[in-house]
Amino acid sequence: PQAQYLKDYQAPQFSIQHIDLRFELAPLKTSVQSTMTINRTDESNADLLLDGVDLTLISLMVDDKAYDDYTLEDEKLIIHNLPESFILKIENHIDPQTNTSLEGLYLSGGAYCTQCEAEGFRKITYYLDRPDVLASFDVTIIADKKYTHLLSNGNQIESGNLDDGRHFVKWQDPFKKPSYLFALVAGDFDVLRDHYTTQSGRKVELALFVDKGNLSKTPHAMTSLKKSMQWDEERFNLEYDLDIYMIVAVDFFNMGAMENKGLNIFNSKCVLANQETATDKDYHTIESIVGHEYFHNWTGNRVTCRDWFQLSLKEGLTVFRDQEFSSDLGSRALNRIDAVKVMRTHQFSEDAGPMAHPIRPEKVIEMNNFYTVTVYDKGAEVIRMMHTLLGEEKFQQGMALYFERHDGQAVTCDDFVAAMSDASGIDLTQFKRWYSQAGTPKLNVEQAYDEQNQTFTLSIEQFAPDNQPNNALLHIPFAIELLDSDGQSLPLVIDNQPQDSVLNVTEKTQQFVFEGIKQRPVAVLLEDFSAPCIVNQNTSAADLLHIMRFARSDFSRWDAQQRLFTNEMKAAIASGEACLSDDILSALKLLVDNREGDLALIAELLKLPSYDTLAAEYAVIPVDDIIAVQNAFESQIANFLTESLVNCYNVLEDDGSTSATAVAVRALKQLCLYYLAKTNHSDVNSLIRESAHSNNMTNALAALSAVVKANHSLCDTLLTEFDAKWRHDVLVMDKWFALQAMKDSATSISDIKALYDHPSFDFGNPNRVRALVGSFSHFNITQFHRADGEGYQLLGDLLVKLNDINPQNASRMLTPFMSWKRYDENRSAAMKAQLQRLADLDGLSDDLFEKVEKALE
Ligand code: BAL
Ligand code: ZN
Repeated sequence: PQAQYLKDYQAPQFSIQHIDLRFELAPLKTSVQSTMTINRTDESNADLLLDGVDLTLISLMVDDKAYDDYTLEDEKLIIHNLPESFILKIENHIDPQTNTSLEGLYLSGGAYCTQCEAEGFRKITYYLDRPDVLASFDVTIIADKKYTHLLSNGNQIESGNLDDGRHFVKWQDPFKKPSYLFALVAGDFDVLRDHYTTQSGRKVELALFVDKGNLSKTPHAMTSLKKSMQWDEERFNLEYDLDIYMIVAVDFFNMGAMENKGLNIFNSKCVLANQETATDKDYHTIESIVGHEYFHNWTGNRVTCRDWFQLSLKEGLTVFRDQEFSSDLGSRALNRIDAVKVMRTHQFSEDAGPMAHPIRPEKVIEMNNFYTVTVYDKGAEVIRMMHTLLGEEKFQQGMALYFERHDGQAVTCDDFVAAMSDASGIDLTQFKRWYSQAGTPKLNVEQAYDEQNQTFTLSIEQFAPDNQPNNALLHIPFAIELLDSDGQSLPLVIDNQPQDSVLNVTEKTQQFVFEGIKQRPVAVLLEDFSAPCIVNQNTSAADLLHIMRFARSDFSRWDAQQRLFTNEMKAAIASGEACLSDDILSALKLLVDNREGDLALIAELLKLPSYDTLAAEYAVIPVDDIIAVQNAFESQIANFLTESLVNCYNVLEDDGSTSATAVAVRALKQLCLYYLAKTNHSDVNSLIRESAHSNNMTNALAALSAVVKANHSLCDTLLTEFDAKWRHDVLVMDKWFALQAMKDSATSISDIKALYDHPSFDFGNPNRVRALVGSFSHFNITQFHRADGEGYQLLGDLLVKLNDINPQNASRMLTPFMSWKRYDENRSAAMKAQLQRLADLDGLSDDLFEKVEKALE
């Protein structure tokens, strides 16, 4: 496979102004006729190199005449000796039915649908399949009438019946767009229709298409869409631009959703929800993904990427926007906690491993491998840091300038930063290194209090990441708070001047001397995770407890709790003695008994750090020790707090609604149940049964996860009941597959293999595969990392199979093997053997090749 390099970027030598596409849909042989208006962009007499994969060329005409001066290669159609400007007509055939890669045009669950990002359009027809070629699209879809809805981007301009019994619809998209934003859907759907009136008074039609029978699961997504449209007007002054906005939900989809212009295609699990089938977390995810895709209309579609190395231009920015949307509508602290968990576990681990790449990568073999937590989530952190440095007002001025300069263009991350810098007058030259450097920077922070001079000094030193020793110094916005012994926030004064809480760390070592500090303060460092860094600090347990109680930032209170627990767990692993201190247990008891403030935050404050969080602390991960200490601490907490937990569970009233209050009540009750399942309290079984039989999926699933995690005697009974109740609903069954996969049992491996034959399981469906095997490899730590290597063998077998069915999904599922070097000798050898097995595979896909090769380097 050929790598592509950012440094080799060249502007296209041809532009395509317009493309007229005509599809005649048929499962095994769909005809695609394309008519393109093309111009040369330079004086050269270059050949036209069109991308095309898995296509059968039928005919080619230039200016209405048959043309044979071309060369057809495996993935390119090279047309020679073309004039200055011309009309190119191509007909080709494709086979949607056997397309299991879920890229290009494919038939899924009885409907045709497309996925073109990043490079899927070339599986539909020959084209300049790159994001900097922007054309207007007219699309005619012809199909059997059983496909009642024929959809594409833009506005419907014509429809009718054909003499042969088929029907057609013609769509026109007035906005020029790159091919990756093209979409086509044909199927027989139920439709939820609504409308939205924009701030300027335009009425926009809204339509949500779902499989027949699913209408009752659509209102939440529709409400989320209307909230997104309103929020983008209010916070970013951005209004929707077409007359219609459509969302289609399909069962077979590699990603969560896709922002095709005017016609979003969603994985059904990111759309469908009602209280019986979806958890509160699902509701939250749906709202945020509906928002994310909607926000792309400006950040991605109106202004798009020049090349795929710039993916974070649209993804980092749009994740930042969806995070802000969720935070403005819900709890800012909880959203921040969720985002930081993703960073500290998945992103830091990617950044420290063989797939480490800057948010703007420089070398790519398979672009689908770069839809990563680095490009998305670290990308969003980089935008957030700019927001922190500029403040909301100047940031919005930067956004306005970005759109003023670049609406309708395909641009770079540099163009974005230039708009931010020009609009604000803030120099972002050093800051821009965040775009080109991989790895997680480390900060050492030393604290010194001088009683005599009443000064407090923070000395901050920045280090390049271990795996990127040559990284240059970064501009790091480092936010702090100083607390006095009463928990009051102290004013920050440096050189007699009031100082902002955000310190600009730009040098190797810097000292910040705060004046007028009358007693040793407690410092809250990297408040709100103001930069994606690792901070080495020696904060005492007493200070962490003080921060947990008093920090103004709820995020930082949680952060202190995580640090405290992490320290305790590490100490327990080092000493071999797992015993939580009475101070900590009492602090937890106070939280449960007093229940002051946001109950959902209290639930978070009661959870131990995850396995991944602990694993991140070690060069060689002590798998068994982490699990042992986690279990021991959870039992101690459960036993110490039993009465408080039962009381809390019984006192809290769940009104069953979707209000923020009800969601928070359920979050805390779930947490109580989780711990209680680990005790022998006499009421536990009835509480678990009651929750498991609830009509509210949040409660039902809470009970099931509690029994699975506790290996409780009710586990098998409840799982069997759940299967019987929900077998008709594949999305709910995904929850069941995930629970099965997380059961820590000696028979886990054979149980999972047996589930491959379950009527609801399907290797071709990414949701099913991720639910079962993804949950196993990520969350069933004990069984996945079995000493006999059977867990790794299971994943290896799956990857070999998926390599042929769906390479994109295979590549995602490979992730747990990427950190093979961080395990003990036996485990790492067994994981490496699976990677080697893949490397030796005939017909290894580019997707797997790139990651396997890097992992084995
Ligand atoms: N563009 C791919 C799906 C998403 O990030 O919205
Ligand atoms: Zn996106």
